[in-house]
Amino acid sequence: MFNETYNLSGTDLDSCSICHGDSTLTPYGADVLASGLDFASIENNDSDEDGFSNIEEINALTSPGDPNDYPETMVEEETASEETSDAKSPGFEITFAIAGIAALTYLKRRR
Ligand SMILES: [Ca+2]
Ligand SMILES: [Ca+2]
Repeated sequence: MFNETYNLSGTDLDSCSICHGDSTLTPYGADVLASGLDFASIENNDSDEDGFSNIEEINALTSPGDPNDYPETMVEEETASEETSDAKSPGFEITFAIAGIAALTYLKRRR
């Protein structure tokens, strides 16, 4: 529901459902109201207490007002982006290879 209704193209939190469901106010909606509709001031809050801050959830397209909706695929996304950046900068892998060889050399010398 949140992914369908919230349009990330804008920075305004103009979706209704992230603040209130069918009729009840979500924890995030309550925080928004408590902040005087100052969205930026509660970006670092974790209104629904699922371990992710409101801004993290918005960036991940999950609902900051629903503890059952959180960025559980974040690790996979980070891995994917790292692979993309590796492809753009092969020097990164070479650095790791050199570090690995150095580590092996060090271990051999210890024996
Ligand atoms: Ca949260
Ligand atoms: Ca959430």
